Amino acid sequence: MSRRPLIERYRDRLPVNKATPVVSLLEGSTPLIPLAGPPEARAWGVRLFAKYEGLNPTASFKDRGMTLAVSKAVEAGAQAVAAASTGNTSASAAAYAARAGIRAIVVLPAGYVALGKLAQTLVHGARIIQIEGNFDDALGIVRELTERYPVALVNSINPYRIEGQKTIAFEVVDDLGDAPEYHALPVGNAGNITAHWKGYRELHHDGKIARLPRMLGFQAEGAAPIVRGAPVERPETVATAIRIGHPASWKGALAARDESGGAIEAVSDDEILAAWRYLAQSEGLFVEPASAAALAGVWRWLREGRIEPESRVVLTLTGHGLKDPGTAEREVRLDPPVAANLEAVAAAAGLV
Ligand code: AN7
Repeated sequence: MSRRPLIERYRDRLPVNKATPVVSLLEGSTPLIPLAGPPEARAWGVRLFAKYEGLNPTASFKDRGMTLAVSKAVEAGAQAVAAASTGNTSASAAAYAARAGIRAIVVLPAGYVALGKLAQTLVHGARIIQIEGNFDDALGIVRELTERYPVALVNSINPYRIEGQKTIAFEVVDDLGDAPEYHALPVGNAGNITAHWKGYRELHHDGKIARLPRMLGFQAEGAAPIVRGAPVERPETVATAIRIGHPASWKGALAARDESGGAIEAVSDDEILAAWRYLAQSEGLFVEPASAAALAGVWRWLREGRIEPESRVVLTLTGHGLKDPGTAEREVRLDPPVAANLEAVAAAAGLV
C-alpha cells in the first residue's frame, strides 16, 4: 500500500477533527515481514513476523505517536515542543517540529544517545540540552519544564503519543486478517506496550478481531524495573534506547501483561546482541539493539518450548540499525586494509 498520513489512514480511530492540522511525514504503513525464523521456530511450526518500524520517516516507531502529538500541539497553538529522550523520541520530535515550523527542545542523557539519533536531532535543528544524568532524570526535568513554560510535552505520558502508536496493532491486523497469538516487543518507558495493547483491545471491543494476542515485553537485564518490581536507579545496557529505570507507563505495561495472559521478562545484553546479529546476518534486517530484545526473548521462549506450536508471533522491530553505528563498530570486526592488488584481495576474501 502506498503511504499516506497515519492520521488519515486511521482518522476514525484517532482523536482528531476537521480543524486538526495534520503534521505528517507519511509515517506508518510499515511492512510486516515474514521471517525464516531460527531452527527452534521451524521445529515448533511457529511463524515469526517482523513489524519493521525502522522504515518510518525518522527510522523508528516514534513517528506514529509524534505525528499526532505534534498535530495536536499545533492545533492547541503551541510554538514549541519538548521531550526527554534516549534518542529516538528526540529525533522524531525534532523532525515533526521542523515540519510544523515550531521549535523542539530535547533533554538527553549525555554520553548515552546513539550517534545516528544525535545526528538526526541536531540536523533537524532541535535545541539539545545534554544533562549529566540518565533518561529518568531528564523526564523529571522536562515534566516540570512543560508545566512552568509554554511548551508542549511530547513524551509518551502525552496521551496522543499512545493514541498514535496504537496503530501498530491496527496495521498488523490489517495484514494478518486477525490478531497473532503473540506480540513481542522491547519495553523501556513502557508507552509502546501500553499503546499496542490499547490498539488490540479497541479492535476486539468493536468485534474486528476474534482473539487478543498475548503480549510479551522484554526489558534489558540491567534496566528491568518492571521485571524486578522496583525502580532501577542506575540502569545499564548496550540497548541504550531502553536504558530506563523508572518507566512512566509502568501500570500500562502491567495491564497489558496481565489482561493478555502475557509476560514481561529480562534478556541479557549477550542475548540481545545474539538476536541482533541473527536478524542482520540470517534475515537481512538491521535493527538497533533495543529492537533485538524482542527476538531475544521470543527465542528463549522457543527454546524452552513455551510458545504454542503452530502459532504466529509478531515482533515489533522498533528502530533501524543505522541509528547506532557505534554498536556495529564495537561488535563486528573490520579487518585492516590489505595491499591494493588482486592477489591480496582474493586471499583476504578467502577465495584462494
Ligand atoms: C528503538 O526515544 O524512550 O517502552 O526516549 O527507541 O515505549 O519506551 C525510546 C524507546 C524500544 C522502548 N525500542 O519503547 C526515547 C525512548 C526503541 C526505542 C523503545 C524505545 P517504550
